[in-house]
Amino acid sequence: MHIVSLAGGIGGARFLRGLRATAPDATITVIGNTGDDITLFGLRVCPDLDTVMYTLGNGIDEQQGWGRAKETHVVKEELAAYGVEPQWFGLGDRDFATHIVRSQMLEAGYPLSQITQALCTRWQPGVRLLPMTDDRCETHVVIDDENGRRAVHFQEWWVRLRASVPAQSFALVGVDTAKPAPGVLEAIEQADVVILPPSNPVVSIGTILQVPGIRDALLPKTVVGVSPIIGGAPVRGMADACLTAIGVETTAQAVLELYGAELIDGWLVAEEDEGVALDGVRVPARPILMHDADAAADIARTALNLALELT
Ligand code: GDP
Ligand code: FO1
Ligand code: CA
Ligand code: CA
Repeated sequence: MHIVSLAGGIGGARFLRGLRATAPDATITVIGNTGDDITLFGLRVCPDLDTVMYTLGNGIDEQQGWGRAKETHVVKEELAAYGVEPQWFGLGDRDFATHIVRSQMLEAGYPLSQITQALCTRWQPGVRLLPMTDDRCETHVVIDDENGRRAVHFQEWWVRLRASVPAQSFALVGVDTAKPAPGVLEAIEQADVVILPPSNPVVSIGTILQVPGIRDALLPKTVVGVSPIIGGAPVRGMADACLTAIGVETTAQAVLELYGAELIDGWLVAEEDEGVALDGVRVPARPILMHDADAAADIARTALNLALELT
């Protein structure tokens, strides 16, 4: 069986760990969000790809959900001692090594997809991890503050501002000319089912769906999604601030409508969201809180069984 999954960072990674556990014999191809990527201190950082890679490779800081376990921050302190900006992004020493390898390979001319594969040789995530695109394609956020209207990088809005300044809009810079990374469209074509983990519907899944060709390739497939919104709130993070910015309510119903019945065949919601409905979509209400790895596996099994039923 071949499963394709689109993934952001923490929500996607934890779900994928469950999917891998529940379908150990399946081939799982993960199409990762690279809209969060940023260049800092001359190094290319890919937070969502790394979160998936470290989580599935047992190298993640489990408490935080991103970054490396047993991390130290000597380099960050030394950079700060030089007064080098930005100081609001917490890169750890172990994590720095990943960005050094990636940046060195980019400089040598390798595409991000091949670099990601090389990094995964160490981490053995047990899935094929592909960036959505090899092209530079970054989410920027239009905000109004004391400096007037301006666009900041997604990470500046998310990490430095903690999404406290309302986003007027999101701009995925570079998306018009971005091409799906090698293997992405082929994997979708060959997929038996497609599963959307409970990732951010705007700046994770929404971003991947904007890469020309990806959404269209998904339409003929059986696609089952897990709602990232339970009882009118994100389970963690600030997805509500992202949804508000694009004029979508923070409900499981509104996120389903955002994706649309054209794309979605099945939509798993929490038991308290029973009653969510859209013509042509099966919407079972089940426990969808990933409080541990076993719970994530149960949720993934429910999603996968629904997808197989609908195929
Ligand atoms: P990020 O890139 O690190 O922000 O992670 P993702 O985009 O992959 O996932 C973030 C989304 O996951 C948030 O909108 C959360 O509401 C959702 N999420 C996190 N944990 C859970 C969970 O246990 N269950 C469900 N249903 N959603 C979750
Ligand atoms: N998130 C934070 O809230 N603060 C940080 O300092 C931070 C550093 C960081 C470093 C590497 C990495 O892979 C992820 C990091 N994250 C940090 C998480 C990440 O920026 C965001 O959660 C996602 O990009 C939003 O989806
Ligand atoms: Ca992300
Ligand atoms: Ca379909």
